[in-house]
Amino acid sequence: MPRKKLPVKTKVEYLSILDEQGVPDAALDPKLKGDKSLYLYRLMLLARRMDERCINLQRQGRIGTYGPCRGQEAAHCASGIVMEPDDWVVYAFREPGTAIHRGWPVEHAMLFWGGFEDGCRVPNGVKDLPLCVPIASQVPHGMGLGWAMKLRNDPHCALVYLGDGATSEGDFHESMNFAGVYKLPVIFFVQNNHWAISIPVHNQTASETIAHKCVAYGFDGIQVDGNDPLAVYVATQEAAEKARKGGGPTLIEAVTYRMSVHTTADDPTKYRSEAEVKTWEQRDPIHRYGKYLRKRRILNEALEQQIENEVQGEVKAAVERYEAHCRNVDPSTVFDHMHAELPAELVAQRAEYRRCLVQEGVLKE
Ligand SMILES: Cc1ncc(C[n+]2csc(CCOP(=O)(O)OP(=O)(O)O)c2C)c(N)n1
Ligand SMILES: [Mg+2]
Repeated sequence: MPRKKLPVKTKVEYLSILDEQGVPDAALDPKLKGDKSLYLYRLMLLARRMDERCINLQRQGRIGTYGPCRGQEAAHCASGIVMEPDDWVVYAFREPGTAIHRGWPVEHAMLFWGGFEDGCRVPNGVKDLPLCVPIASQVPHGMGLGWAMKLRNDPHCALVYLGDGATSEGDFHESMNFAGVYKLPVIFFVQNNHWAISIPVHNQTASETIAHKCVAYGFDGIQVDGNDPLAVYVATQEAAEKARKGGGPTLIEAVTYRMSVHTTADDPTKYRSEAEVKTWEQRDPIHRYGKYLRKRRILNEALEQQIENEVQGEVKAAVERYEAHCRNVDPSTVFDHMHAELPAELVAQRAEYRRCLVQEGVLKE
């Protein structure tokens, strides 16, 4: 009997709880308490308004290139709020809501995309790593945090965000492999937003789903409707509980959509149709969740307006703090942070630059 089917021990599921009209599957609805439900709604809206503001700031030349999260608010916020303070969060670069939830200032994204090191400064006491633009290079770091927790018998977990494109990188596969072998408390959270710049996900992988990639590494995976905050929350909660109890890693594929540009340096009309974008606009996670909350009588028109006003106020205050930072910063700090000891030619360049800044009145003598 040389040929037979090999039994493969793994579980790959699909989970969706809210339909596009905001109607939940009653048996699966986690029925989050009213204040937690509203907190999540508010966080998603804050991420959306902050995101819109950052696009405008870039168009006005007030920050550099910006990578938006529009459409991905449920995927990142509903997974982020599952993490406890002693868990670790490892970002890619489209998760501003999670970062705000974890204690980063609202303006951290402006600082980061504005080119300031301060955008990478993890607030004191927050167990996060900074944003990471080099694709998938954060994944081994997240796996390593999981390994450290395992070695120290620390009963927490690491949540690592990455994109669909990042699943083609060696860093992702090496981390999945290591996490599987050592049963590390890591959640690999893939935001499958259908695109890696101009590469559609069907050209990214021949795998039927990204969630299936867990099979070869010997642990569980789940595909969730990434525009459904309840499904994202439940899947992440289960993965976190399992990881904290020593049950090992989980791969979560959140199927979502990048409703905006890849970055402000991109023109998506060159490679995708308007009809596709319109289809996904119907699945807007914030609208869908809002409908659900109104049906549960947790949200009403007056409260929605109040939250909108509060969120807009927070974004305005964040922009003001960002602009104050821009006014107060010494531009010659651009030479800092790269070298422990600055090479002689850069010392000379910095001195020359500072002379120019003094001449132009930006710096005092
Ligand atoms: C190692 C590396 N290669 C290439 C790039 C250029 N790049 C920036 S974003 C991106 C696509 C990433 O796609 P995905 O992982 O799906 O994340 P998304 O941008 O969709 O959130 C690429 C190729 C990079 N930043 N890092
Ligand atoms: Mg992508």
